[in-house]
Amino acid sequence: MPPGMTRKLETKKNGSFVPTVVVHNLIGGEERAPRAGAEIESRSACDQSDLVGIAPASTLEDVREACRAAKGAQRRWANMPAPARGEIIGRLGETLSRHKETLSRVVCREIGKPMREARGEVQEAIDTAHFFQSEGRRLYGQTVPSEMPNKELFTYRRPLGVAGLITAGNFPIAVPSWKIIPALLCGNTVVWKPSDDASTIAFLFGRMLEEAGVPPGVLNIVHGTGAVAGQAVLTCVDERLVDKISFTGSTAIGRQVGEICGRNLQVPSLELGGKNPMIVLRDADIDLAVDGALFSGFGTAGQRCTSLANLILDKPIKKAFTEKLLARVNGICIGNPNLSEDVFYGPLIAERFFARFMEHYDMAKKDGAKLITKEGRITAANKPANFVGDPASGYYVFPAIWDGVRIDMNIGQTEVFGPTINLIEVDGFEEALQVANGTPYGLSSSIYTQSPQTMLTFKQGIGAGMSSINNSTSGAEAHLPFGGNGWSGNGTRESGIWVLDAYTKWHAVNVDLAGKLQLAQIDVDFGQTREATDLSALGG
Ligand code: UN1
Repeated sequence: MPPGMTRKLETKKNGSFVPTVVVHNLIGGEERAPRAGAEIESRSACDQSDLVGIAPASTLEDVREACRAAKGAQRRWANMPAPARGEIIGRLGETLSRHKETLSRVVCREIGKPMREARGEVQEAIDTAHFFQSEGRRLYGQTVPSEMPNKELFTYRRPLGVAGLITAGNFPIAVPSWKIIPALLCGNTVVWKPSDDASTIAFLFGRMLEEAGVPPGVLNIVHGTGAVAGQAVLTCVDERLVDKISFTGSTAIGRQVGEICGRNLQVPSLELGGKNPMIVLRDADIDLAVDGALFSGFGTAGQRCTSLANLILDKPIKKAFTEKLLARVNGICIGNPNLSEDVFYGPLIAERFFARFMEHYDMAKKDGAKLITKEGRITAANKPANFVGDPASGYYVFPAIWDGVRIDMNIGQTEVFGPTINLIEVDGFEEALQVANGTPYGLSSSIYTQSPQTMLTFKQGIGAGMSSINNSTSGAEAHLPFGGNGWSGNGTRESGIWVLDAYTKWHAVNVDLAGKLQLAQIDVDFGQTREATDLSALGG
């Protein structure tokens, strides 16, 4: 079966045909099956009986081949003028716009994100393409004055070489676009290992890049698991086939990536976990803050790295706020977002996320926290009245709100990927800020207050890489620096002009037209000194 074609399998629903995409690797401009021939099924997170795609389970040999193709294509690509590379990125933006609705549908079907959010995600990739199209006409270096005559100094941004990109399944098109687009624009070639939870959307995104005119070998995609194909990309760092890693995923794997890159004297870009705080103070617009907490905590079923974890509530408003939030949470529509646009959140993306989510109940209970919502998996016998679809067809869970949490509890410190938040009571802003900074993470953060002075003190005191004032912890725009501190990353940033530093190295060049050897610091004429001023009359 040729790649990208659809085939009829067991995916028939109500008698209608649901296509399954045959996903192939992209290596050296060719769509290929893996050498070993093994396959990974990508089933819809919403409905396990729906086979969205069948993808190659790539091995080290496949990944090496992709890296060699990328190495082979790099020089030529780097020699293409940056504005011309930018035009290709611009065409990618147009291609994505043209297919926005279909791509959003596939995101919704494959990983279970509601259509509203899936459209937002595709838009984020379009925004990124539009931003970097014109960056191809900047990609500025500097002219620097020399300390000697007839000599000029310049700086240039140079590509790093082959960029190995490893991405997660929760943002299967937006986050890869944050990496692939600037990496290519800067003149690097790419080997991308997408999440095996989202092979189909990755394959289609690859097709869009090919359609936009990315030459053979410049973008290579190797599908497979993190344990085999992802590790293989890291092995290729040791084998000097990869010059840069950008990784989005867990803090635990991020540490491994950091070690491997470190011993090869490379600086990886690491976008890792979070335990994101939101503060609601007594002077806040409570309804606005409830809206923000609802989306931050439960939008995307809590599966964003920017999702809310610790909701820090000022004592005087805690009771009223909690009641309002609880009423809203109990009213949201959960279920299969392919069946209804009303669905607020869908399933957990994969079984392993579900297994880890289920472990958090015991942790929180041992800590002494109190669950004020329903617990665990949604089933046919125990489901919200407005649930959409069949709960048994995916990993659907109840939203969880834990009361009585203190920041030093395990549940206050440990990242849990899923729809769960902790309520932590504080007395006033100072304590709230201390609690907000009380985890080893530092990705996103938010505060609700009307006081400009408090806004300023919060901005200056918070340890996170990203902060919202009177808005949700999630929803960063595509042209602001995205990234975190502490266990949330290594200080590198994605997006906007800041990501250029991740995919380029500075090259310093001096051009000497003096016609004789001029030595810096040594042959420098700083002019004559005058005779020293006589200060003796002043008693000196
Ligand atoms: C992620 O969860 O890895 O700010 C990325 C946000 C989105 C991106 C999240 N724009 O929530």
